[in-house]
Amino acid sequence: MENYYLAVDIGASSGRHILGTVKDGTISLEEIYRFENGMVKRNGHLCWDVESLFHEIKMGMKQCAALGKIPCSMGIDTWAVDFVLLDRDGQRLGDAVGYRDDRTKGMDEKVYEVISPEALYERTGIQKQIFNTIYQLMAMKEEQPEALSCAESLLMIPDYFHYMLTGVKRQEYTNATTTQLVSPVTKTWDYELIRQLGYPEKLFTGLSMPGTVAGTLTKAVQDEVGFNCEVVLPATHDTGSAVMAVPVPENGKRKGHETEKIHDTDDGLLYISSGTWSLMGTELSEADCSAESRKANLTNEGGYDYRFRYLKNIMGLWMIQSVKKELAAAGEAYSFAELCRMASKETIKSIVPCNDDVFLAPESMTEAVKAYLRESGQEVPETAGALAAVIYNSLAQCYKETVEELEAITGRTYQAVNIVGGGSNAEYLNRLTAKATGKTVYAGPGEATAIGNLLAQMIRAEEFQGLAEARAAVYHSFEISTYV
Ligand code: ADP
Ligand code: LRH
Repeated sequence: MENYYLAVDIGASSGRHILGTVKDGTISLEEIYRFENGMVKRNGHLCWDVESLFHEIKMGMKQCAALGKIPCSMGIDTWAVDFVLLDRDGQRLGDAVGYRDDRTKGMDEKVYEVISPEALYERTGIQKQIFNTIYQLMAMKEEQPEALSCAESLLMIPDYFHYMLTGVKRQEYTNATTTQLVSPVTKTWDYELIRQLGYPEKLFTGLSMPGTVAGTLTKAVQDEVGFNCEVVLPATHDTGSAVMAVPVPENGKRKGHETEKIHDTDDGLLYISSGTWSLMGTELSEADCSAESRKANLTNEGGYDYRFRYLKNIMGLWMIQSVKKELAAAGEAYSFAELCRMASKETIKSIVPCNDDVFLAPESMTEAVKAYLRESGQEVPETAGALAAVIYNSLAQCYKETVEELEAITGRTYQAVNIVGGGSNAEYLNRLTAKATGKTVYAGPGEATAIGNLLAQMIRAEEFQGLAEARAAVYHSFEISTYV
């Protein structure tokens, strides 16, 4: 009998429970539960509904019991940068404000009164994004200093859910790096920076690596879900998990190309983790905190085995998700696959710069795209298909520019782009990406994030001897489409 491992992967748009098993080195998945996610307005802020998410987490766990498939371990990953504060009784203080809320407006300037953007990048290697935890904490310091000073602990969202499951508070390394308060050299909190910024030092404790056993389920959770298991930390940052599951064939040799060594071993890996965000980059063994890297706005996120994900955050499919919702509200409901198909029939050439702040949290994405095109003298889409085409073409253009920056900075030439995550199902976008970058696109697996979450648990349980073996198993266990 194989062991079951449970990944709870919660993205900004949806969450799912996936059971994984390994047999003769091949990984199999079973999706047992799925739920919607999104930010909601609470007390004037865009927030995550963490109570309802925790309810969904337990509902999916109950499904394991109902199926008689009890996992030996489980782990949770979510989006990055967001956190909750807890009081001395372990109770949450306030809402879990989300990264699209505008409380961080102007907080970059407040942080730069303490440390220049240049010095901050040199110390942390993290790309400036106005929603990074460092700016969110500054917003709290400015607006709710009492909440910050009352807080006994700070837990990132997946750390919080792990705490709710086990009663054990741990701060996991990969997600902690997205706070912009961790040193890529010491690979722990940068206490000097934290002190300079005036954030309470006690909120930042030792960091735990993926593969660490956080604990077992509390009695109350066991009684509710009907089983007990170990909670093993995955790379709790979803992008960290997704990149673990980029399929890399052993020796870089792909099926059907056994004689030619395609340059896509770990070293020459180029990936896009495609979901609400498109995270495009490569892996480095040491962070690049140079001025050139800062100017290109590339980031060095902490990864499994202390690898660095050297990547750029691109606004991603959030733009199409928003348009899809707006169309549905206006009585024009389409699936993502339909929007892709409709877009592929259009000839419109207009492009928007996806990473412009105007697309981060607009009242209406449709209007934001149209307004940009109008102001820049480009053709304005009149139909849903044309609007989708503008978004997909703009993303592909962004990917092209990012590859050029990555190749210039790393001095490498990448042979192929590996697209993983839900967005790898967007066939039209895959074709546009192959065309715009001039590289072969390998698309899949769509559930890379959950798979990466499982891999950390499986490696810890010695199903695989390390990440290279696990990535090779992903390569031969899942279907991958090729676009030339
Ligand atoms: P997240 O984890 O950030 O919530 P996912 O990795 O689940 O996101 O990816 C969801 C996105 O994948 C959707 O917003 C959609 O744009 C894209 N997607 C999923 N399935 C398809 C499909 N069949 N055709 C086109 N796009 C798809
Ligand atoms: C993707 C992601 C990304 C972060 C963003 C906040 O889900 O974790 O890596 O930058 O959400």
